Amino acid sequence: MNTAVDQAAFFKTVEEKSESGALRGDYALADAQYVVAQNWDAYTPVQHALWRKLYARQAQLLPGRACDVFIESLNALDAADGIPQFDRTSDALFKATRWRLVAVPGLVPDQTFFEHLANRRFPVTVWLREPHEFDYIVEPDVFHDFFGHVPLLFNPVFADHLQEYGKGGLKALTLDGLQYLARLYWYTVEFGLIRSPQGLRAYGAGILSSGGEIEYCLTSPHPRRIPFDAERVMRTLYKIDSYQETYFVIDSFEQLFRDTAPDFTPIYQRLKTLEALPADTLLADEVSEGIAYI
Ligand code: HBI
Ligand code: FE
Repeated sequence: MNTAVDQAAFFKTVEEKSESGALRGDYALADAQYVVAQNWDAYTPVQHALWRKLYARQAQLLPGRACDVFIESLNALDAADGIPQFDRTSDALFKATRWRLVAVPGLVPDQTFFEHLANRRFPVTVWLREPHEFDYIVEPDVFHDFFGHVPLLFNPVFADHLQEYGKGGLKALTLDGLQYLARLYWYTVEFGLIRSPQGLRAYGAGILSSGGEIEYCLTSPHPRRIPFDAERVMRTLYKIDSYQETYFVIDSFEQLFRDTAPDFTPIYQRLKTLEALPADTLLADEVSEGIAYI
């Protein structure tokens, strides 16, 4: 994924890529749902040390930048000392919101991904990046998936939203609406911002697992920061290999749940007749939020 292609197009070819070996992970032992064993004993001391280094660097960036729910949930995970054992986290997660983690070799086909989410199973990649990929990695690894995505699964409203998103994804596949839902996921679950009494905060996993974007998304004067609107988000292209040009801001996870609950079929039909908007668009009636002072 070195060119700014539409991520959904990349995922469409996951089957071919996984068979051809173009993807990082080992798909040979994956079952029909692309699930593998985590093989936690196979991680080396060097890998656990790299996890600790990634975790320490990222955790000290969170105060004043990540939303409180993320920080509180992450701390409760007690995952600083080494690559976590997914089954242990699943036991705690299931008690909290009835979600479980499933170990996967990496990116899985859209249909599979949505089926997991629709059944409150979050796919977590088993392999860890190499030391030279400390600051940037092309495909999601265990640090992105676990550190970035797992904490918010402990929030009941966000957990319910993600299951509805999975159900919506399965429906979107039958309506040729995948590209619109991929944008929705990208601009919320991966790169979303949320308002807080102390100012804008990040809740997107792509931001929260990134050493640089967590600062940029809140304080750079360059990107646009505009209020979340589902149709606007689903119409907006995104970049997969650079910081975002636009961030969408929600007031609460309740708003995200509420605004994405309607049947999107009419929106898909309307969007099919409209040009997609470039990632750096600011429409005439839109005002970008000021930057967040930390
Ligand atoms: N697979 N493991 C994994 N993780 C993802 O985030 C993911 C995926 N497959 C498809 C996919 N995301 C996209 O289709 C969504 O972003 C819409
Ligand atoms: Fe992700």
